[in-house]
Amino acid sequence: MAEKLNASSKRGFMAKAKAKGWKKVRGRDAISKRYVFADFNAAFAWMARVAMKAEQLDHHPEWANVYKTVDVVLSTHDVDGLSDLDVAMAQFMDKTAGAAGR
Ligand code: H2B
Repeated sequence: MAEKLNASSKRGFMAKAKAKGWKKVRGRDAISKRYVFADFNAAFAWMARVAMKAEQLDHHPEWANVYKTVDVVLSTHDVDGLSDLDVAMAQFMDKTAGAAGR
């Protein structure tokens, strides 16, 4: 079961995540980020890679793709907020997105 981040780990995580372009979602314990890739092929290849990671972790992003843009929201539905799994997923997404991850 995912562990909800406590206040101090959330502060620490948010400080680093904000520097990477993640934002708090208004009215929800969740974060969002827009990734813009070179083209649709790059965007969808990245989504496929993230999808396999999501299955491994049993933790799935809320996301939408239009052409080369992918809008992502991360939150853990089981705990109704941010958890260690969102941290892992955000790190994996940024690591694999290359220049689109900033
Ligand atoms: N993804 C996300 N983002 N949050 C969850 O709480 C979650 C999930 N729970 N993927 C998983 C699946 C759960 O529903 C299954 C039954 O393990």
